[in-house]
Amino acid sequence: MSTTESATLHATAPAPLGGPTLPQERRMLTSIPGPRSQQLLARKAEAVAAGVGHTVPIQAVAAGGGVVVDADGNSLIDLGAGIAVTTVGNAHPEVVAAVQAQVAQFTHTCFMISPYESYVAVAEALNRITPGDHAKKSALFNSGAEAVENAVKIARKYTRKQAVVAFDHGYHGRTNLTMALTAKSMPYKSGFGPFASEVYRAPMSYPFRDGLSGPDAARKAISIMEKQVGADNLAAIIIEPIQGEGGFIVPADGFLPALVDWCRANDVVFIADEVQTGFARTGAMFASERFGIVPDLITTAKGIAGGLPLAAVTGRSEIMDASHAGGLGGTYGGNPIACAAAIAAIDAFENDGLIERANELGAVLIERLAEIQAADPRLGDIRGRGAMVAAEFVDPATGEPDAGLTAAVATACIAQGVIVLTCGTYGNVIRFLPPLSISDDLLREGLDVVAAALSAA
Ligand code: PLZ
Repeated sequence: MSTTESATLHATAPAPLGGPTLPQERRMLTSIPGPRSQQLLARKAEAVAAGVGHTVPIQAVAAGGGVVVDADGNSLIDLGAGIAVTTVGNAHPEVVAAVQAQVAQFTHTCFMISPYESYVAVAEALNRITPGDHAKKSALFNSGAEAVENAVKIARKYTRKQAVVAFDHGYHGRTNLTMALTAKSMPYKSGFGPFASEVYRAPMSYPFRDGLSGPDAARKAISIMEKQVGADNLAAIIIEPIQGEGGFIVPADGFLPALVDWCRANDVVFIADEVQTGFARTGAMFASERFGIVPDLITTAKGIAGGLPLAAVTGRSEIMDASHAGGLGGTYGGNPIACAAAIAAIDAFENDGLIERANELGAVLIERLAEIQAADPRLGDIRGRGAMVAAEFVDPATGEPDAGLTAAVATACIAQGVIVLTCGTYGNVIRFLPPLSISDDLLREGLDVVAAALSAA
């Protein structure tokens, strides 16, 4: 298609404004992808590197509440929130207003050159709302991977040790160090090595598959850390309190507290990667709270700024202050527009009842998935906290992961106008991460579509 043709198409179909006033309905005007979406996907195939994939074959033009609208006028129920990012809702009005005001004032000075207030205000807010009442400091970055990289830098500088332990099924990003921390080879690591050194892996507590109690699973992990790495060499362990990409794996009770205790006793920094679990998602401001742990450092991103790119490392002041001036930073880290958005989003998390809302949505999810499971043993496990819930699909005869079934169900849901995401080391998990602005009715309708897709598969 020529540029003129694409401009004409665009002109004849003005995009609706997004946000919560979009009609909250599933509406299918064409099959997916419709003709306009197909045109964009053809251009994507020509212009965008093949390594950058996509899950939902549409051209998104607006989103808000619990829907994503495409260029063909289809309105899809959003059960993914752009991978746990638009937790406050897409184009949240307060976020939009804050961004509009900031973008007209100044777009960038570089915080390392000319500091501005909103960066400091985000740091103050993070220091206040993250677990623990000890003195804390924060540093801001652009992406989850960058936050993880910096948390490891900070822990190494503080402990003067080098090794880092990550866990089976863990996901921490796509940069070189974070690829090394990430467990799964395809698609995240395969062919992209060599990877950063001094990264070791310990077993995760995975109750559905290992059958171990939390303390037993922790003993196993600690033994590997002691025997294969040695506390004297270990700067930090990094763990997602509930694993995201790895399959929404919720560790058994007692696993995380035992690891924290061992770290405290051995001068090892405990880093909670809350990039996916943070900001009300799990029915607490941070998932660490749900397990009664206080991390030394916590990495955040995704939900922090309502869709603007922002990330942070927050933690004990003495650890955060171990780096020399100039050792941490980056041109864009804590960009003023992203910070303005974060202040608005954090205000919504704290004052709009979103933690309660996550728990309400979680109850709807668990109740409906339990009904589906009662009628269909292929749904092997339902797990999660708050509005971070997953269904793991298996062969009922053997308990073996069923990735084929999972992919078929997810594809059918998308074709029916419900955005669902898969995850898991074995590719056999459908995860539900709705924006907290979705209505119960829309969530229920989405789950009905999932149920029908499963029966048909
Ligand atoms: N830590 C726990 O979940 C990002 C990435 C999906 P970035 N997860 C979604 C994909 O295919 O790239 C994530 C995460 C946890 C770190 C990250 C990395 O965050 O903002 O994507 O760099």
